[in-house]
Amino acid sequence: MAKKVYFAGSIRGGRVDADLYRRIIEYIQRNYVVLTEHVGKSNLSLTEQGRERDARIYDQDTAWLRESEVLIGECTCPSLGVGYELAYAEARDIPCHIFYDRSKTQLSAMLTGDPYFHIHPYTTEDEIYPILDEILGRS
Ligand code: 6IA
Repeated sequence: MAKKVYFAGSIRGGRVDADLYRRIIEYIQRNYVVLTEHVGKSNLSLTEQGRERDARIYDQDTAWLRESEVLIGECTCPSLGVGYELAYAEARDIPCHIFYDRSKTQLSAMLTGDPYFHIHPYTTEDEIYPILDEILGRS
């Protein structure tokens, strides 16, 4: 069975990198299953939907996280939700790989300071894909 990947990227934190998320998701989907394909969609509704609707999002996303074998996070655009997902995954021993563009942002010390996380700074997008091959090719 193909490896299940949880891709995490900013939604309400800002959609400036949405196209990048879509390209990363499409790349991973060539060989693996991405449980969170919607993170790369261009027409996401960003408005708050009320606690009940958001509770369904939370329940679904945390269920997918528990099911996933690895979390890949693109963290150039800071997102409270992605930070939460990283801590949730760490608490359940799910390997976490964090990518960020070092020319655009400095990652939170709460991520770079936590030795649990595998951190991959990059300066051009094409650096991301061989690293993904290496991470996901591991059994
Ligand atoms: O705080 P943020 O919104 O930036 O958090 C982004 C992260 O939380 C992503 O990695 C997602 O996995 C998760 N997340 C946040 N909002 C949603 C969401 N909203 N749907 C699914 N996952 C979400 C509704 C959009 C929907 C109508 C497709």
